[in-house]
Amino acid sequence: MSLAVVVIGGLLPLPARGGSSVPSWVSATKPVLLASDVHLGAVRSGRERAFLAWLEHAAGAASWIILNGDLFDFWFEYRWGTTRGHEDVLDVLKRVVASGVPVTLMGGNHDWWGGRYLREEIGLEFLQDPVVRPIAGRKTLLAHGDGLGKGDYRYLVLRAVLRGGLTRAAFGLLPPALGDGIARGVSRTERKWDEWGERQQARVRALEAWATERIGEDPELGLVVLGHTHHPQVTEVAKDQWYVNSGDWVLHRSYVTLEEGREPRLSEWDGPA
Ligand SMILES: [Mn+2]
Repeated sequence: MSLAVVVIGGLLPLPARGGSSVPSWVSATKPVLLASDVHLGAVRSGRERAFLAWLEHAAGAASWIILNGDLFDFWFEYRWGTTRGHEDVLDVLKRVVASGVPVTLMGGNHDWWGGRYLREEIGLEFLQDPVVRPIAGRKTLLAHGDGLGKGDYRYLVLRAVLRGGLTRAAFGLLPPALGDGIARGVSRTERKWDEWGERQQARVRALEAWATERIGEDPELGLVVLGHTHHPQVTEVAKDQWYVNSGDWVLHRSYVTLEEGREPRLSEWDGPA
């Protein structure tokens, strides 16, 4: 590499490679907006429209949009195609990315099986594991939340099977309509979510305890962001060290605003649907 390239590479923002990773020049002037657990495909069309309206809003207001898992009630990339439907949201996401606002999608327990299509066709940064990153000036631990914290042991076994290469390859050979149908039978999101149910409350407590532990071990960690509980929450665990849960779009329309030098904020989308 010539000296000129090294110098320029060090001084100038380099474009993202492959159109899917978050560029290094993400603007610090606009906030980062974050939402999770939209469960598209399992919620009524009014909720879906509200979320799309929020996405359009976010595209204008944010420097970076993070969708922290379970955007889709089910997403799989089969050998012969992807999960069917979702054209509207995929169109909007593709347009948002093309307009220069990076979008990161963390795979949740419902949509962990994304891959080439989401990355290359839509242009998302698609993550499948928790990450530690600077977000809006804070060292941040970002994870969907499934499998974290105490008490989910049965799920951990199931998850290992569902995420195993063999299971994934076998499922991937199904015709998309059949695979989607099987997954829909297993998911049952709308019937399942009762914010004040016993299991739900246990999950809220387990993830808060997990986030509190992470913050306890690392004084530099300014923020732990999770989803999965469907319970919106902002807790200052220690001085300027925050646990934030973005809630959901099944029971709420909640999202998080992260801005340099300011406290993380939770809001409820009340814009057009
Ligand atoms: Mn989840």
